[in-house]
Amino acid sequence: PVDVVALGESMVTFLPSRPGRLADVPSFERGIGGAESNVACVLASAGHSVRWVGRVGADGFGDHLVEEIAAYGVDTSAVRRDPARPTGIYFRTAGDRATDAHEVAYYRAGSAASAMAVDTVDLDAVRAGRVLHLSGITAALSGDCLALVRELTAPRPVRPLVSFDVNHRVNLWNGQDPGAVLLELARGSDLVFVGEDEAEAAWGVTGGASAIRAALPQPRVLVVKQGVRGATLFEREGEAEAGAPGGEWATAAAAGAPVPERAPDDVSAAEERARADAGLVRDRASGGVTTARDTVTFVPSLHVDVVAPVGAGDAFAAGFLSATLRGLPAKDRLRHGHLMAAAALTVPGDLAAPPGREHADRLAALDDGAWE
Ligand code: KDG
Repeated sequence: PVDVVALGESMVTFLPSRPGRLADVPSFERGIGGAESNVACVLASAGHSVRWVGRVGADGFGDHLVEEIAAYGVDTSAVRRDPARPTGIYFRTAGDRATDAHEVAYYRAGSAASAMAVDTVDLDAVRAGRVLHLSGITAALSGDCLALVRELTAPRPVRPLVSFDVNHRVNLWNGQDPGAVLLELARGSDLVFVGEDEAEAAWGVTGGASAIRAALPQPRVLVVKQGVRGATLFEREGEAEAGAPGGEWATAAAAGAPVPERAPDDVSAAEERARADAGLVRDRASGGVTTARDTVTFVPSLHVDVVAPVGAGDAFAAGFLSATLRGLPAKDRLRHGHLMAAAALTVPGDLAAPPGREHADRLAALDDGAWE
């Protein structure tokens, strides 16, 4: 099977030729975007076998997307072309560096991708990977798309590891409150990525990573992204074998996937703080930090000069998934996430040239100090 299948809408992106309001920018440069295909492209660049499943128009923008994504080495054979609906596009402004206040103008209502549905995508192709990566964006596109994501996150005796990036996009929900839907989908997934800011916006959860875990105890793996500070991984052990969603994961684990492992003294001050916040107890015997259910690991972000944050979350997810598929321990999975995110943060568009595997391995092997 392929390592990862990512399903979602990809769009042609128009990046501004200069800073300023959308009303004032005179010209734009074409790029490609779409959260899930971004994840697919970064993973393919890192050497994984990856399929992107989507739906685009039978138009030039659709041709461009499929060609570009395929050029990253992503399998696009399950992408459907829709003669009746256009490919989605969007424009963005460069935004203010300090506040990241930027304008985004989507032209995707009624797009080909919004016609993705349980009976218009090849479900066998979607479920053929070790990991299926989805995001909350798809749930916002149409009733059919929401039903599709519900179907893919529903419990099944055997299914791929379902990875879900909450990707809360306020202006896709037409004033509706997406909180309940995003929570339901996250709870049905095995591995969830969510930003602290997103958890507050979508669910009103404040109080940091541990409060988010308390609201979202179901996924076996939860990654809380804490912006420039870092990311915290909560990992529950030993339940996949019990037939919980993610039963497949037990097979992956047996095939060399992650086993949390840390030296007893390998604990950063920030991690200690997060732990104290959460009232967690350090389990000296295992060298991990455990609650009744979780091992908790924090890794600070890399500090880079940010050009544009777009695509960084996707790159983070791809780095984390790549390291997971390679069976790396908790800390290295977070480090690979930060490393890929750093690459995306330093370019204007969604996709950077990701660091090669050798470079990634070298950086991931550095001491914690290098990451502060
Ligand atoms: O994560 C980057 C995406 O947000 C961007 O490519 C556009 O998929 C997109 C969306 O729906 O916002």
